Amino acid sequence: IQEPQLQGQDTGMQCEDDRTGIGVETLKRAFLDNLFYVQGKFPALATKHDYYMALAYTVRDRLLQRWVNTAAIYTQEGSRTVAYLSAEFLMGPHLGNNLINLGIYNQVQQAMTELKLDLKELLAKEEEPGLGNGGLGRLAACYLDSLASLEIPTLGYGIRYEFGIFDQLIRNGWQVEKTDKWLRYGNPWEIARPEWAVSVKFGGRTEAHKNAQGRYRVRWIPHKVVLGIPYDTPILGYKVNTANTLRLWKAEAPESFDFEAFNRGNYYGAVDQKVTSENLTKVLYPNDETYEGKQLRLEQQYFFVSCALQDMLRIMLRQKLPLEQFHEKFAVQLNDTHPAIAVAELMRLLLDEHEMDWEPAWEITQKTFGYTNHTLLPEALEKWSLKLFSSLLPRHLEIIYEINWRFLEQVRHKFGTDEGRIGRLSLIDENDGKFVRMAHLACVGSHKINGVAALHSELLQKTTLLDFYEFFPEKFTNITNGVTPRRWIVLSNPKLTNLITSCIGDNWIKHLEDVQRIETYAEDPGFQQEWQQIKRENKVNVAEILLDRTGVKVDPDSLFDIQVKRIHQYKRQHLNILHAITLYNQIKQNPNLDITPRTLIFAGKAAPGYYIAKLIIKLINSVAEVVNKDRDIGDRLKVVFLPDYNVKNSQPIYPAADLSEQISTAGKEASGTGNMKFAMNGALTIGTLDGANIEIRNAVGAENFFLFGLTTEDVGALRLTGYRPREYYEQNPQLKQAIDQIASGYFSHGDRSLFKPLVDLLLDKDPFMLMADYQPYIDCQQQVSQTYRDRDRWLQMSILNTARMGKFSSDRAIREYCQQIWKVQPVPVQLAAEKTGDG
Ligand code: GLG
Repeated sequence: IQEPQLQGQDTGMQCEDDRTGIGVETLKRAFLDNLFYVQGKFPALATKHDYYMALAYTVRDRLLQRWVNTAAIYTQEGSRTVAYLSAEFLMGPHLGNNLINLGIYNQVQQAMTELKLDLKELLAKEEEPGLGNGGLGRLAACYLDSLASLEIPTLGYGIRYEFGIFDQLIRNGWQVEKTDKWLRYGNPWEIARPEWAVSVKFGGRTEAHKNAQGRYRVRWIPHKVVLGIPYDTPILGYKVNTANTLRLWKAEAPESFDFEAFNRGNYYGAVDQKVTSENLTKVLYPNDETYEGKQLRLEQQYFFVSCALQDMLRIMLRQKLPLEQFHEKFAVQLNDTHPAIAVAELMRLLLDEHEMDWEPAWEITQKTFGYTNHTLLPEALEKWSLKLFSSLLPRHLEIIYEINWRFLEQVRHKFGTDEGRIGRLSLIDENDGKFVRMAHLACVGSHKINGVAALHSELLQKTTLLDFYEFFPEKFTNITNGVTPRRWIVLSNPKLTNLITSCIGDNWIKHLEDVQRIETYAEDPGFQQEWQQIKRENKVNVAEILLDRTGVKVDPDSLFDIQVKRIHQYKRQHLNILHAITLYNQIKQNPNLDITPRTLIFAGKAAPGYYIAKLIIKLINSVAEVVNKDRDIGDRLKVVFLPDYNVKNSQPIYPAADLSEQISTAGKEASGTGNMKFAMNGALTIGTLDGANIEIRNAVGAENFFLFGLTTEDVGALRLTGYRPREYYEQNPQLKQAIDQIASGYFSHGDRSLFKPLVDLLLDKDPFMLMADYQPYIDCQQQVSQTYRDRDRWLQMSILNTARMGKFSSDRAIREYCQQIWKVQPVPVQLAAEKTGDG
């Protein structure tokens, strides 16, 4: 088999097909052709965006060849397929990633240069599909990359939000949200498939009826019907021919039937109904890890899940597979509880629409689903009021009652009548009003339940899902998260990629464990020198971005200390800012202080309704304003908040970090994935024993990790004995000074009321224990500063971090899902040309 990618050389302009060829001349010709025939422009009139589109179509043509072949092989072989159900896919820009995975980055760069265009500028033109909030959505995107790279047949199913996560502006230090009109200029990466549209029902009532065999079945008479239209995006693996599909659903009003009947003569009414239907997939809910009991959100969840399951049934019918084999054809993963209604929906489809009996339907359902839990935070646990649920999904509620009744019978059988336990396990929460507990539905309806890091899985079994663990321990497992080295090293950090590859070859890109081989260079002065040089160039790049976007000038030789992630109290950006204030005060008290110069960089969005998180952004910007303009401080300390953190903006950040801030209260961050992206790019971590930090520290070595703070056990014990945050404040003059400054208006032009809610929260309740962790954090940061002064030691630590991060590739995580949960094998794809051997 010929390698599908040819590195750098031209394969001859005569014999190459304009739609598939990858020689520089062919690429140039295809690009100009697309500019003319797709964008309808000649070069003199073309905008940068036209050029971006022409290039995107040129790349898409090369994907299509692989995509169509992949679909043909999967159909022909009836391959077992992973269906990854997720309300969020935070894909990031496609163009750069596709160039890497096709192996044509260099050729395309050369082709653009020869056409007097700058590939970097064209890449910057892509509007990223921000169809997710944070870690959970980005994880889904990394997993799709790994699934394709490992040649696993996969369908990603989700929602085609017309507006993704809002764009963040900073005005006067506050976050302002702007709608994300990502589809405004068209999306060259998707193909609509209206021929595979499905109908989704909502509301109404159910009734019994007799079927042809004279047996009673249930029929659902809905109040409204919405059409789901699939939009497909190819997901190409790295240097393989596999191109899987991300299938996102858009809601539309059905053209015919009840619509016309009910609205004849009422044109406006009819259009109104169209508008209501299309509202369904209009906008992504911008909450990360907080559940909001909104009807539209439940409608979104049910809509995409029903579309996905109906689509899978259609595929089975087309491949002439009996529905009894559903669980053999598909392994369906629930990315958190957002798609958990799938358990009841598959039951409904099998029972009501395909007239299966309960027992076989239930067996198939349980064998089909796996459930990944992503958080222990109680405010994130989804529960829907019975009132809302029954008005929207009356049939599903009946099915859930039946599942619950049968399940609780089994519980009684195993544990006897322990009403406390039964109440805790029930799918219905009756403590304070009545609710359907979606995590319980997901647990009962799945054959495997996993957490996303070792500590998180352990805590799930010991706390949140303890009763379920006691009932079916064999269902529980852990799969620690991972991230794709293609986007997060190769695309984001090309210089580091070249250095590593020049030493050990490029096998590490597919097998990240191999990067270990650079360990032998960790103390090599020449290698260290190059390592440092690359880090510096990456920092200069970020310094330019910061100057451009914020007007703040930073010193690339200072220690880049970075915290980028959603703004959340448990992630403790405000602990980081207390350190900034402490450093500021130390310099002010001793203007000649010889401290290690630092640049503190923050970025991240706050949920629009999360008041304290927004106040934390305002605090960061307020401290930045005072620190950055203070002449006594000079270049020794800078604080910058980079607006509009998203995948695109994050890519230059990880390669430029010296220090990665992973400082959540122990037990709160399920895994974290930014922690992995930083360490892979040679940043050292300052962190707590939380989430995947623990495993990262074990991998890189305790001596190469800056650990501080309370453990999960400490947090629990302290809470039990009565936590009094104010005592830490009163007994620690540095801490007291910092808090008093915030309270006194030192950072807010004398306004004492502005940060009062935050100060009161910290002194009275401090739910995330910043006060207890403050001094250990400051001491640890002092160690960081000391170590940074020992250049050779720091470089060695940095190299060892990258070298030992192999485990945190999403390829490893996906292999574990395939073996432990999905039981699915690779299906390699050959291009037709390769099979016949004729070119
Ligand atoms: C969650 C968790 C993160 C986790 C991510 C992916 O809070 O710790 O890394 O899922 O599993 N909502 C999230 O980002």
